[in-house]
Amino acid sequence: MSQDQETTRKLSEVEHIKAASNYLRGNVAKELAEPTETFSKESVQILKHHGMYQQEDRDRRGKKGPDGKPLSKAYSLMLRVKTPGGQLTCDQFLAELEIADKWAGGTMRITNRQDIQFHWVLKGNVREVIRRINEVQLTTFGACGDVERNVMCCPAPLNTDPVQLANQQLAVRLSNHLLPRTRAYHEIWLTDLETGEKTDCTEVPDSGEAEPLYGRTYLPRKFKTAIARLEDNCVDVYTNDMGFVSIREGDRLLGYNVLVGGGLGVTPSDKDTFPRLADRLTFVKPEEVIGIAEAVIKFQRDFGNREDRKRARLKYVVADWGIERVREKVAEYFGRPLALPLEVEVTGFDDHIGWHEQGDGRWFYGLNVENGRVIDRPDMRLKTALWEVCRRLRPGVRLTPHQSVIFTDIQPADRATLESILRDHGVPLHDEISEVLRWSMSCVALPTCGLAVTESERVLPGIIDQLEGEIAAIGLQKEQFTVRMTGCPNGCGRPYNADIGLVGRTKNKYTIYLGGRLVGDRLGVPYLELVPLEQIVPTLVPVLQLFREYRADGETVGDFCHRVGVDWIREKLGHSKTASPEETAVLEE
Ligand code: SRM
Ligand code: SF4
Repeated sequence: MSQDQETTRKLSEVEHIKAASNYLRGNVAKELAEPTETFSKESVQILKHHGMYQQEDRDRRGKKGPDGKPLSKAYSLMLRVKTPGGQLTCDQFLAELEIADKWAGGTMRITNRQDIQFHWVLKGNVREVIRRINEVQLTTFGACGDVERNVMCCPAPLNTDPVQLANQQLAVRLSNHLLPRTRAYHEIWLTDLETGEKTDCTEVPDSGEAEPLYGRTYLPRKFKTAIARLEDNCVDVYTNDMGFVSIREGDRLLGYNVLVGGGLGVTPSDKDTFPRLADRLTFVKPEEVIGIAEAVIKFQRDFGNREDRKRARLKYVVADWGIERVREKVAEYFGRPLALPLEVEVTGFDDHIGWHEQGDGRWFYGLNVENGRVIDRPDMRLKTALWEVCRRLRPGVRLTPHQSVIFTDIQPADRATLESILRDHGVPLHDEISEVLRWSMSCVALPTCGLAVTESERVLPGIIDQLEGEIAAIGLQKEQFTVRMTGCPNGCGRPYNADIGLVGRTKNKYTIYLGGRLVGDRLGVPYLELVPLEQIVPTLVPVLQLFREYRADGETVGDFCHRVGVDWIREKLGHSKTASPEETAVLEE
């Protein structure tokens, strides 16, 4: 697009902020030095690219203190640490636990894109936290913002599988290659640490060299990439802007099917927004991956919507243009015609929980972390247990796309020690948790997420507790199906392709989606709208009873709901399909 065309378009406010930021510097350094609790609204947008969000404690909203005055907002920052493929050393993980204790309210969270998030970091401490993160060779740079986010990859240490090892190396290579090139992050947060020099945020000339891939205004929106194996889609590859599915012949990596156009966020007030699963674009050889990734990103950079952020993800270009036209255009950036993708789709999903031989005589242990929350509670001292495992056994650490943790390289003789450390801290082992808990996932929501309209992380454990009893009573305790919950329709907990999705819609009320499935290649559909929190379990139990009664051989919950359809389920259970006028008004908000 020419400069003239660019300027005649009515760009969104964020585009102007990025353009004026001198490659992501803006006023951040100046505001950081000021004795205030917060950053300006422009800096807040720039800071996202540096991996942080300004937040307030939402539990304080509308509350008054003993003096009768409204409570202050209690601002803090959320910092996201990027870990490509979820791969960490023991010392890096220990450093994260230490940060959680010192600066982040004693807790941290494993995200469903294999990152670590700290909440509650005060502005005055943020520089020190970033320094500590970088000291152990990790970064928050590019973990958020309009750039490539963390590149996901199946974390299982299958050390004798060359395809898996190639994929894991690719995650790191892609992530490094797609990092923004601006020195802003180093200047603002790290310069004097590295060189003893003072922060210097001088104007950078617009030569095109400062950001060869992204340019001055970066991408129109966040951009997400994942690498899956055909036999294991634990990364939920179809929900990403760009996906790579490795295809093998025995132990030999033939190449990758490249997918484009996945994404889940919905803005209910905009009927033109929707969750979407990615389409197959092309097949590339291993050595062509970086080239095709760049081509797809440049395509989105130039054709993604920069006027309306609600419709700015790549998925809308793919939906509006159709995959054939996208293929032709991406080929121009790639420099030659694109081969057609292979006619194959993923077939499995493994969460890697429990003990597994890793192929070199050692073992790995996948530990389910409920909703990724790492914290010590009186009955379960999970944070201390993780600390103790690292300190005593020095394992490698991997974060999973299901918000959990894997300890790698465990000697057979140390397996019992690991289990006893977990037991001693009240942490249930893999075979002591229910299937429904194991496959559940929630987004963060209240009290930190500024976009939450309902609870999620804080209420899903209660729902799972109730469901466990009900499911056992129906005799379905061995079934594997996903229950995923979010506090708003943005879909962070990936509810739209789950067997059962619970999506917060308005205070205390949720839309229930049915018909996705574990392998992640199908979207569910809305079953009932505006179900009050306390009615979720009583609403789901009859559906599960129908499943038990009418399921076909080998059918999963999601497959069953998809086959019979939500209309049939509603009719059987006497639910009305149409929303009342009041409900319609809420749903269109
Ligand atoms: Fe997300 C925004 C948390 C995975 C779609 N997401 C947010 C913010 C930053 C809220 C905000 O913008 O102010 C949330 C921070 C809450 C907090 O207090 O920590 C947030 N998203 C999360 C995490 C932590 C959920 C989790 O519990 O694991 C995940 C962090 C992943 C990471 O490490 O990078 C997270 N978010 C996702 C996913 C799932 C995925 O990527 O696999 C999605 C759906 C896929 C997609 O991108 O479409 C997702 N998050 C969104 C959206 C909707 C985007 C859209 O295209 O409409 C928003 C809102 C936005 O961008 O405006 C959002
Ligand atoms: Fe926040 Fe909504 Fe994402 Fe949950 S789904 S973390 S409530 S933006």
